[in-house]
Amino acid sequence: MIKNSQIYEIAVEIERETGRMSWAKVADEVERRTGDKRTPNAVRKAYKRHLQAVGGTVKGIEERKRMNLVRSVVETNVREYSEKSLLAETIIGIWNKEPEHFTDRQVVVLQTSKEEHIYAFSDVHDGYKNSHPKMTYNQEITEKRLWEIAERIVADVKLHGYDHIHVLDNGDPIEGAGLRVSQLLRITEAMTLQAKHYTNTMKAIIKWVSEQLPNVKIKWLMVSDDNHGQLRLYNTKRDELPENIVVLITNALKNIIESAQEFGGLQNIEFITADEILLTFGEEKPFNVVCAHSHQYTKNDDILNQVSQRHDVTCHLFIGAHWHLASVKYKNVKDGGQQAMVWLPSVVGDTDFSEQLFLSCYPGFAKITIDTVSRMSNAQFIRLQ
Ligand SMILES: [Mn+2]
Repeated sequence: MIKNSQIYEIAVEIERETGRMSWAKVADEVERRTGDKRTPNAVRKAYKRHLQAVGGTVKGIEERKRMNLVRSVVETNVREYSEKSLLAETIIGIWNKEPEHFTDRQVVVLQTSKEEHIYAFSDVHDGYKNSHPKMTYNQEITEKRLWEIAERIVADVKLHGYDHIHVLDNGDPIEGAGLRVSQLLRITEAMTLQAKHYTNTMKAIIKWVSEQLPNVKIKWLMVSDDNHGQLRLYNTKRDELPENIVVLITNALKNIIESAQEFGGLQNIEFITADEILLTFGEEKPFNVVCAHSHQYTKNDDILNQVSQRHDVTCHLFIGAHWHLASVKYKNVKDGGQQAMVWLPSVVGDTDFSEQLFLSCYPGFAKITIDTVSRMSNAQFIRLQ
């Protein structure tokens, strides 16, 4: 059994040699040298335990990181390198965990029933603050609106007696950085705390919905590529951090749900996450639904074609968000059905962004119903308080 002090030595050595420290690298090195397989989180804990045992403190580590940063100002290249690693460490340090997987696209083939229901919300922008008399928004309102969505879903499902539903969270869960690179660390910290708040709120909501609807099978879908969670302007590499902080939220929720399931809880929840999610209803004559935040697509009217090409299927229904403006648009008939685009309203409601673009819309979410027999879909928008 390897000692904490050995792990500490290895970590310090790596840091000295490479000018930075990644817990994943330390874990690899520990395994290579001693055959002892530890997770990055476990080596981080061992490192801190040793440091505490010898009288060092976590604050000491922060101090040292700051000193490293100051020292490296001398050399531009080194500085850039250590800022990046400090950024990664700030995020992972607050989160206590490195993300485990990245998925670009998730395809789910589902058994079809005559009618399918997707409750879809988007653009929560957790962390956005606005105290304008006409549009107030803060984290308290975020929670209130998310709970209102949950309550309305539960009431609607009970009213109609559905035995299975889909719930879609379609991007921009957090307000994110505003991407002002000049305040890199402060913003990174704020983003990470927003992500934590969102994860905790959503965890409680998923648990509550699961308990309220014990006999309903619930597919909880969350897209992980959006514009407000993007980290790629920071120039991070893919092995340091995901390109989007939302991946940390989806990772956390997936872990929470899966561990609850190991102990018999949340049995009716299936959590599905990817940058874009393709749902295919039925195998013989498939009805294809693509859920994407939409910032990645260019011209609205051409989206059905772009999406069909990217996913190599006919897209019958596209569920987008991003513009914070609710609408339904029908397109030409294909494969004996009707193509549709549903644009979700935002949960945040009016923002200065939407005001600037003359795209203001009340806060809300959508209930989307797919008639898989006549191959049509429609959406009802529900206004939130
Ligand atoms: Mn948005």
